[in-house]
Amino acid sequence: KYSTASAVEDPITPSVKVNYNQLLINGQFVDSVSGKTFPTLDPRTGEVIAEVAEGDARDIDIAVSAARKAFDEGPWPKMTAYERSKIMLRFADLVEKHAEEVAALETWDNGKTYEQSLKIEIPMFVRLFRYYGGWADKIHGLTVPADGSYHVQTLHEPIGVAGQIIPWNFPLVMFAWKVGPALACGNTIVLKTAEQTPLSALLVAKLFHEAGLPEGVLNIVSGYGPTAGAALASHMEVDKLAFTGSTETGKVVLELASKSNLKPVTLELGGKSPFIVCEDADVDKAVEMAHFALFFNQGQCCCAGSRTFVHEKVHDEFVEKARNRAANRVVGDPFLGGIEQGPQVDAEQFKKILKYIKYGIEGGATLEAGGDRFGSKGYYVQPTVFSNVKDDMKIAEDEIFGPVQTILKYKDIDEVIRRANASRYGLAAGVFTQNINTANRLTRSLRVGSVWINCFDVFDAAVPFGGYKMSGHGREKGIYSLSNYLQVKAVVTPLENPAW
Ligand code: TXE
Repeated sequence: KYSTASAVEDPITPSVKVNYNQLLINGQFVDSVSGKTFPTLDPRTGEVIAEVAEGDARDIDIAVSAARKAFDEGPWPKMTAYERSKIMLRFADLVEKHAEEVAALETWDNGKTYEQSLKIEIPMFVRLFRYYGGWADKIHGLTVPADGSYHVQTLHEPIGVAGQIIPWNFPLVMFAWKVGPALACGNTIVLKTAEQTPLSALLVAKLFHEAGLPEGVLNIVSGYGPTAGAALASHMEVDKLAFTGSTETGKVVLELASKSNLKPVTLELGGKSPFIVCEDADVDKAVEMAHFALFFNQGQCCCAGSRTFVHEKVHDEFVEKARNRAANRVVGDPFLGGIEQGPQVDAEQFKKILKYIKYGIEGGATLEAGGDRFGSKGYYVQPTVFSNVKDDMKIAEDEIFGPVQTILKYKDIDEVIRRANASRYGLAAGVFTQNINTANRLTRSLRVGSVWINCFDVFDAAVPFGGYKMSGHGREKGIYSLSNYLQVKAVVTPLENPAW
């Protein structure tokens, strides 16, 4: 159990160096106007990795002017779509070439395992840019058969300057989901990274310029939410806002956007996704999938399967196996091979998770595994499992965003549909059954943006992702994301000779 505690006490020194810690504006690395910096910390120890330039409203202003100029004067939106596509594909190749460096930086800043950064997230990132690089020269409008003698066409035009605010749980993947479609459509961008994880975006944005991206097209501002983030959301020259983060902050940015210039907003927010294990499920497989659905990425996933509903027939066997699986999860230094779980991203998240574990115990749930910090250094949390969880407990209602599995028992399908839907969130759901009718019934009844049947967290570039209810507005990835970054212009011309 937890056999790698010694590795936590004595962390490995990463081989990578931090080469870029300034803001990237108009193709140049620059200090912030205030000259201020903030520290980004190693979640394994809480020690400073690097000081990073701290952007605020003034830097956002400069970055937006650069993006505006690059949009209004080109060349990006005026370039042939084929040229844009080639730059995006060259960028994907470059990131692949530098995969080890990028992955190490991501792990150092975030705490996710190096294996995950290198083998899951870099390939996902590269695939996203190849997917949207492929779209760039396939975006076009329609000719419309209108009444009367008119020639009617639609032009699909880029929307302009996109403001993008991303979180810390998947710094690279969130970069790709936002930047890929926006650039494919010919927009220019100001992206604000999360203050916990500013490093990998600066490195890949540098590579993007090496791949031929013109200056001003992609500007990266590191900094805090209420200063840099709020300035971006309320900027009058930003034409579109895309945000991923908490539901609370989502409400704030939506208000800032509406009170300024009414820019359209896409939001990808929190979740409390049900993972439903049906009575006919293969229990061993269900335990493993439910474990993955919750514990992947230290439980820091917006779509984490964080309410594990288990049918009463298989419940006791499931609980015993889920407890053993969690107790055997390998926690340790994320740079080591064979590690399943690294530290949480920062002290704030670490404390929040321990607070929720306390709520679980005090609220009367049964603690089956874990329940405390792991080791004495950094932000590691023991893989934790609660059974006997009731719907109205805080641990069943709120997003914990950590390695805490909550198991709830149910009797029949109508009941589980009602309880699964009784949440303010509606991001995703997992369904584990061998019965096609049960799968179909659940799929159509659950008010969520993604349903994974006998699988979980399948994030293909072509498959849309987003939430119902307070999990957000709009969809990212796939063809659906393109419409977030396009304006449709209707052009009507009278026909001289109606017979034509
Ligand atoms: O989120 P915030 P935090 C959830 C998760 C987590 C909780 C808090 O439950 O425990 O949110 O995390 C920027 N104007 N998720 O505090 O504040 C901020 O700088 C403009 C779920 O990190 O939403 C960062 O870049 N921007 C989520 C981004 O918003 C502001 C992923 C996200 O931070 C701002 C992360 C403001 N006033 C957390 N305030 C998911 N959906 O995956 C902050 N920001």
